[in-house]
Amino acid sequence: MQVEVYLGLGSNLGDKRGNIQWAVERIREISTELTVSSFYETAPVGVTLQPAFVNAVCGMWTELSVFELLSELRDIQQKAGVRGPVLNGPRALDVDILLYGSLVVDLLHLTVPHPRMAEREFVLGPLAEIAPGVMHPVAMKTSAELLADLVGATPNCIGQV
Ligand code: PH2
Ligand code: MG
Repeated sequence: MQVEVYLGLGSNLGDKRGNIQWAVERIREISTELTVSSFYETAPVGVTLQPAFVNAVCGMWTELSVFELLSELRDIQQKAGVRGPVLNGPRALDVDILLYGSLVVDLLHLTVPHPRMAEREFVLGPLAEIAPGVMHPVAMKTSAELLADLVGATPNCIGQV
């Protein structure tokens, strides 16, 4: 059975756009019907003293279980280069599972939907670009509605790149 999945991609080290494009090609190998958003240059959220990010979202259908998918994504991230020493600091590639169908799980190493996606313009902007009607199974709002809720928050998407 195929499940519709959305992944968030980010890079703020090295060839940022190239890193994301490379990850998209790897993700293409484990998915059918891959859709990729524009690439956005975004100001860092959380640890703000770090380089700007390039962020994108891709949507796909896959036969993989959520655990198989997580393990494939870890593999892809590992191959893209080592993370910096700071948690949530600079990294060549970060790939997060945002949505896995309407699955809701909260485990030690896997929380789906992504726990901070509803607050993050760098996630909701590209997500609403490719899937404005996709539903967040906890908030019970679409990505476009969640993005609209952020109006007035500090804008963090600098623009498409
Ligand atoms: N990822 C983080 C922390 N902060 N900020 C932006 N703009 N983009 C990211 O992908 C990002 C972040 C942790 O994963
Ligand atoms: Mg992340």
